[in-house]
Amino acid sequence: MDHFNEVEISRAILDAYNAKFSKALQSDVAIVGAGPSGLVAAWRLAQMNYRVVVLEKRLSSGGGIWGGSMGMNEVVVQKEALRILEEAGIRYQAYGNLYTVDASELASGLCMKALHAGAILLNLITVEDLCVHEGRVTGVVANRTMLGDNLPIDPIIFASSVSIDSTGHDADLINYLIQRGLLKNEFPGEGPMDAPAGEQFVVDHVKEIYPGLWTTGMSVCSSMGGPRMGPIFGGMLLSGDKVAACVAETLKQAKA
Ligand code: 48F
Repeated sequence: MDHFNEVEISRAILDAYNAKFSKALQSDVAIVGAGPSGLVAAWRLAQMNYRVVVLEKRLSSGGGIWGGSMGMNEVVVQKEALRILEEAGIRYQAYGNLYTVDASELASGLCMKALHAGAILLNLITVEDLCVHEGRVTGVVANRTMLGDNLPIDPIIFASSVSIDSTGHDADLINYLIQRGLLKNEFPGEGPMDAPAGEQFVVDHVKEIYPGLWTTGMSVCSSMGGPRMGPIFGGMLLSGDKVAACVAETLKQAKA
Protein backbone atom coordinates (compact mmCIF):
# COMPACT_ATOMS: atom_id res chain seq x y z
CA MET A 1 0.00 0.00 0.00
CA ASP A 2 2.42 2.69 -1.12
CA HIS A 3 0.36 4.23 -3.94
CA PHE A 4 -0.58 7.22 -1.80
CA ASN A 5 1.09 9.47 0.72
CA GLU A 6 0.05 11.62 3.66
CA VAL A 7 0.03 14.86 1.67
CA GLU A 8 -2.42 13.38 -0.83
CA ILE A 9 -4.69 12.29 2.00
CA SER A 10 -4.76 15.81 3.41
CA ARG A 11 -5.18 17.42 -0.02
CA ALA A 12 -8.10 15.11 -0.87
CA ILE A 13 -9.89 16.18 2.30
CA LEU A 14 -9.16 19.85 1.79
CA ASP A 15 -10.31 19.90 -1.84
CA ALA A 16 -13.47 17.87 -1.21
CA TYR A 17 -14.39 20.00 1.80
CA ASN A 18 -13.67 23.28 0.02
CA ALA A 19 -15.88 22.28 -2.91
CA LYS A 20 -18.71 21.46 -0.51
CA PHE A 21 -18.21 24.59 1.57
CA SER A 22 -18.06 26.85 -1.47
CA LYS A 23 -21.35 25.42 -2.79
CA ALA A 24 -22.95 25.91 0.62
CA LEU A 25 -22.24 29.65 0.67
CA GLN A 26 -25.26 30.37 -1.55
CA SER A 27 -28.32 28.17 -1.29
CA ASP A 28 -32.07 28.19 -1.64
CA VAL A 29 -32.57 27.01 1.93
CA ALA A 30 -30.23 27.16 4.93
CA ILE A 31 -31.37 24.79 7.66
CA VAL A 32 -29.86 25.36 11.07
CA GLY A 33 -29.80 22.27 13.27
CA ALA A 34 -29.59 18.67 12.10
CA GLY A 35 -32.10 17.16 14.50
CA PRO A 36 -35.08 15.13 13.27
CA SER A 37 -37.10 18.12 12.03
CA GLY A 38 -34.15 19.74 10.24
CA LEU A 39 -33.04 16.50 8.60
CA VAL A 40 -36.52 15.69 7.28
CA ALA A 41 -36.87 19.25 5.96
CA ALA A 42 -33.46 18.96 4.28
CA TRP A 43 -34.31 15.61 2.72
CA ARG A 44 -37.66 16.81 1.38
CA LEU A 45 -36.39 20.11 -0.04
CA ALA A 46 -33.31 18.51 -1.62
CA GLN A 47 -35.60 15.86 -3.10
CA MET A 48 -37.47 18.73 -4.80
CA ASN A 49 -34.15 19.88 -6.27
CA TYR A 50 -33.67 22.93 -4.07
CA ARG A 51 -30.11 23.75 -3.05
CA VAL A 52 -30.08 22.91 0.64
CA VAL A 53 -27.40 23.43 3.26
CA VAL A 54 -27.66 22.10 6.80
CA LEU A 55 -25.45 23.65 9.47
CA GLU A 56 -24.94 21.69 12.66
CA LYS A 57 -22.94 22.89 15.65
CA ARG A 58 -22.17 19.45 17.03
CA LEU A 59 -19.95 16.71 15.67
CA SER A 60 -22.82 14.38 14.88
CA SER A 61 -26.20 14.91 13.23
CA GLY A 62 -29.42 13.65 14.72
CA GLY A 63 -29.87 16.11 17.59
CA GLY A 64 -31.97 14.63 20.38
CA ILE A 65 -32.58 11.33 18.60
CA TRP A 66 -29.46 9.47 19.73
CA GLY A 67 -30.21 9.52 23.44
CA GLY A 68 -33.73 8.13 23.06
CA SER A 69 -35.29 8.33 26.47
CA MET A 70 -32.95 8.58 29.48
CA GLY A 71 -30.13 7.24 27.34
CA MET A 72 -32.08 4.16 26.20
CA ASN A 73 -31.59 4.41 22.47
CA GLU A 74 -35.11 3.63 21.31
CA VAL A 75 -37.66 6.30 20.34
CA VAL A 76 -41.38 6.14 19.78
CA VAL A 77 -43.44 7.34 16.82
CA GLN A 78 -47.17 7.32 16.15
CA LYS A 79 -48.94 5.97 13.09
CA GLU A 80 -49.24 9.34 11.32
CA ALA A 81 -45.45 9.43 10.86
CA LEU A 82 -44.98 5.89 9.57
CA ARG A 83 -45.14 7.00 5.93
CA ILE A 84 -41.95 9.02 6.47
CA LEU A 85 -40.13 6.08 8.07
CA GLU A 86 -41.27 3.76 5.30
CA GLU A 87 -40.09 6.11 2.58
CA ALA A 88 -36.74 6.42 4.34
CA GLY A 89 -36.41 2.63 4.70
CA ILE A 90 -36.20 2.97 8.50
CA ARG A 91 -37.60 -0.05 10.35
CA TYR A 92 -40.06 0.05 13.24
CA GLN A 93 -41.84 -2.34 15.59
CA ALA A 94 -45.49 -2.10 16.59
CA TYR A 95 -46.14 -1.60 20.30
CA GLY A 96 -49.85 -1.22 21.10
CA ASN A 97 -50.98 2.04 19.46
CA LEU A 98 -47.37 3.15 19.06
CA TYR A 99 -44.23 2.08 17.23
CA THR A 100 -40.64 1.87 18.47
CA VAL A 101 -37.64 2.76 16.33
CA ASP A 102 -33.96 2.15 17.01
CA ALA A 103 -32.60 5.65 17.69
CA SER A 104 -29.32 5.03 15.87
CA GLU A 105 -31.16 3.78 12.80
CA LEU A 106 -33.45 6.83 12.83
CA ALA A 107 -30.62 9.37 13.20
CA SER A 108 -28.34 7.77 10.64
CA GLY A 109 -31.21 6.91 8.26
CA LEU A 110 -32.51 10.50 8.13
CA CYS A 111 -29.00 11.83 7.71
CA MET A 112 -28.37 9.46 4.80
CA LYS A 113 -31.66 10.42 3.11
CA ALA A 114 -30.84 14.14 3.32
CA LEU A 115 -27.35 13.62 1.93
CA HIS A 116 -28.40 11.26 -0.83
CA ALA A 117 -31.13 13.68 -1.90
CA GLY A 118 -28.37 16.27 -2.40
CA ALA A 119 -28.33 18.37 0.78
CA ILE A 120 -24.94 19.63 1.93
CA LEU A 121 -24.34 19.02 5.62
CA LEU A 122 -21.60 20.88 7.46
CA ASN A 123 -20.93 19.92 11.06
CA LEU A 124 -19.06 21.85 13.75
CA ILE A 125 -20.61 25.09 12.45
CA THR A 126 -22.44 27.23 15.00
CA VAL A 127 -24.87 29.82 13.69
CA GLU A 128 -24.47 32.91 15.84
CA ASP A 129 -26.53 35.56 14.04
CA LEU A 130 -28.70 36.26 11.01
CA CYS A 131 -28.15 38.39 7.96
CA VAL A 132 -31.09 40.79 7.52
CA HIS A 133 -31.55 43.06 4.52
CA GLU A 134 -34.50 45.44 4.36
CA GLY A 135 -36.61 43.51 6.83
CA ARG A 136 -35.92 40.06 5.43
CA VAL A 137 -33.57 37.28 6.58
CA THR A 138 -31.14 36.71 3.71
CA GLY A 139 -28.81 34.20 5.32
CA VAL A 140 -27.12 33.05 8.47
CA VAL A 141 -23.90 34.10 10.17
CA ALA A 142 -21.77 31.23 11.40
CA ASN A 143 -18.49 30.38 12.98
CA ARG A 144 -16.58 27.20 13.59
CA THR A 145 -17.92 25.67 16.80
CA MET A 146 -15.65 26.60 19.73
CA LEU A 147 -13.95 29.42 17.83
CA GLY A 148 -16.44 32.28 17.91
CA ASP A 149 -17.14 32.01 21.62
CA ASN A 150 -13.53 31.85 22.67
CA LEU A 151 -11.47 33.92 20.27
CA PRO A 152 -11.96 37.25 18.49
CA ILE A 153 -12.48 35.58 15.11
CA ASP A 154 -15.08 36.88 12.68
CA PRO A 155 -17.73 34.56 11.24
CA ILE A 156 -18.71 33.67 7.68
CA ILE A 157 -22.08 34.19 5.97
CA PHE A 158 -24.19 31.53 4.31
CA ALA A 159 -26.63 33.33 2.02
CA SER A 160 -29.98 31.71 1.30
CA SER A 161 -33.41 32.63 -0.05
CA VAL A 162 -35.01 31.07 3.03
CA SER A 163 -33.62 30.02 6.42
CA ILE A 164 -35.13 27.49 8.81
CA ASP A 165 -34.73 27.45 12.58
CA SER A 166 -34.56 23.78 13.55
CA THR A 167 -32.28 24.40 16.52
CA GLY A 168 -34.59 22.59 18.95
CA HIS A 169 -35.42 23.78 22.46
CA ASP A 170 -33.13 26.83 22.25
CA ALA A 171 -34.75 28.31 19.10
CA ASP A 172 -31.47 30.15 18.58
CA LEU A 173 -32.33 31.98 15.36
CA ILE A 174 -35.58 33.33 16.71
CA ASN A 175 -33.76 34.48 19.84
CA TYR A 176 -31.19 36.34 17.75
CA LEU A 177 -34.02 38.35 16.15
CA ILE A 178 -35.53 39.06 19.57
CA GLN A 179 -32.14 40.20 20.91
CA ARG A 180 -31.85 42.59 17.96
CA GLY A 181 -35.33 43.95 18.64
CA LEU A 182 -36.59 42.65 15.28
CA LEU A 183 -39.14 40.31 16.81
CA LYS A 184 -41.31 41.12 19.82
CA ASN A 185 -40.02 39.52 22.99
CA GLU A 186 -42.98 37.21 23.36
CA PHE A 187 -40.87 34.10 23.73
CA PRO A 188 -42.84 32.11 26.30
CA GLY A 189 -40.61 29.02 26.31
CA GLU A 190 -42.12 25.55 26.03
CA GLY A 191 -44.92 24.43 28.30
CA PRO A 192 -44.92 21.38 30.60
CA MET A 193 -45.14 17.86 29.21
CA ASP A 194 -48.32 17.01 27.31
CA ALA A 195 -47.21 14.55 24.64
CA PRO A 196 -50.39 14.36 22.50
CA ALA A 197 -50.95 18.13 22.53
CA GLY A 198 -47.25 18.86 21.93
CA GLU A 199 -47.13 16.50 18.96
CA GLN A 200 -50.06 18.29 17.35
CA PHE A 201 -48.75 21.77 18.22
CA VAL A 202 -45.36 21.22 16.62
CA VAL A 203 -47.02 20.46 13.29
CA ASP A 204 -49.90 22.96 13.41
CA HIS A 205 -47.71 25.96 14.32
CA VAL A 206 -44.97 25.62 11.71
CA LYS A 207 -44.73 29.11 10.26
CA GLU A 208 -42.68 31.90 8.75
CA ILE A 209 -41.96 33.72 11.97
CA TYR A 210 -40.17 36.63 10.28
CA PRO A 211 -39.82 37.31 6.53
CA GLY A 212 -37.39 34.69 5.23
CA LEU A 213 -37.20 32.73 8.51
CA TRP A 214 -39.29 29.61 9.18
CA THR A 215 -39.48 27.55 12.33
CA THR A 216 -39.88 23.80 12.71
CA GLY A 217 -39.50 21.12 15.39
CA MET A 218 -39.06 21.95 19.05
CA SER A 219 -38.21 25.54 18.15
CA VAL A 220 -41.92 25.92 17.31
CA CYS A 221 -42.94 24.88 20.82
CA SER A 222 -40.37 26.97 22.65
CA SER A 223 -41.00 30.11 20.61
CA MET A 224 -44.79 29.83 20.80
CA GLY A 225 -45.41 28.18 24.15
CA GLY A 226 -46.33 24.69 22.96
CA PRO A 227 -46.09 21.78 25.37
CA ARG A 228 -43.02 19.54 25.43
CA MET A 229 -43.49 15.93 24.45
CA GLY A 230 -40.37 13.96 25.38
CA PRO A 231 -39.19 10.92 23.45
CA ILE A 232 -41.98 10.66 20.90
CA PHE A 233 -40.64 11.80 17.52
CA GLY A 234 -43.47 11.56 14.99
CA GLY A 235 -44.35 15.23 15.47
CA MET A 236 -40.75 16.25 14.73
CA LEU A 237 -40.74 14.26 11.48
CA LEU A 238 -44.13 15.65 10.42
CA SER A 239 -43.09 19.19 11.38
CA GLY A 240 -39.98 18.91 9.16
CA ASP A 241 -42.12 17.49 6.36
CA LYS A 242 -44.57 20.38 6.70
CA VAL A 243 -41.99 23.16 6.77
CA ALA A 244 -40.44 21.71 3.62
CA ALA A 245 -43.80 21.82 1.81
CA CYS A 246 -44.47 25.40 3.00
CA VAL A 247 -41.00 26.63 2.05
CA ALA A 248 -41.20 24.96 -1.36
CA GLU A 249 -44.49 26.74 -1.97
CA THR A 250 -43.02 30.17 -1.11
CA LEU A 251 -39.96 29.51 -3.29
CA LYS A 252 -42.23 28.51 -6.16
CA GLN A 253 -44.33 31.65 -5.73
CA ALA A 254 -41.23 33.85 -5.56
CA LYS A 255 -40.00 32.36 -8.83
CA ALA A 256 -43.36 32.76 -10.63
O1 48F B 1 -32.82 19.29 19.51
P1 48F B 1 -33.03 18.71 18.17
O2 48F B 1 -33.13 17.25 18.03
O3 48F B 1 -34.27 19.49 17.51
P2 48F B 1 -35.67 19.04 16.88
O4 48F B 1 -35.50 18.64 15.47
O5 48F B 1 -36.08 17.74 17.70
C1 48F B 1 -36.34 17.78 19.06
C2 48F B 1 -36.16 16.38 19.61
O6 48F B 1 -34.86 15.91 19.41
C3 48F B 1 -36.48 16.24 21.10
C4 48F B 1 -37.91 16.22 21.36
C5 48F B 1 -38.67 15.13 20.68
O7 48F B 1 -39.93 15.07 20.99
O8 48F B 1 -38.40 17.02 22.09
O9 48F B 1 -35.81 17.24 21.84
O10 48F B 1 -36.59 20.13 17.19
O11 48F B 1 -31.86 19.18 17.21
C6 48F B 1 -31.45 20.52 17.15
C7 48F B 1 -30.07 20.53 16.53
O12 48F B 1 -29.71 21.89 16.32
C8 48F B 1 -28.32 22.04 16.66
C9 48F B 1 -28.14 21.09 17.86
O13 48F B 1 -26.79 20.76 18.05
C10 48F B 1 -29.01 19.93 17.44
O14 48F B 1 -28.28 18.95 16.73
N1 48F B 1 -28.14 23.46 16.98
C11 48F B 1 -28.70 24.14 18.02
N2 48F B 1 -28.33 25.42 17.98
C12 48F B 1 -27.51 25.57 16.88
C13 48F B 1 -27.40 24.30 16.25
C14 48F B 1 -26.81 26.67 16.31
N3 48F B 1 -26.85 27.88 16.84
N4 48F B 1 -26.06 26.45 15.20
C15 48F B 1 -26.00 25.21 14.64
N5 48F B 1 -26.65 24.14 15.15
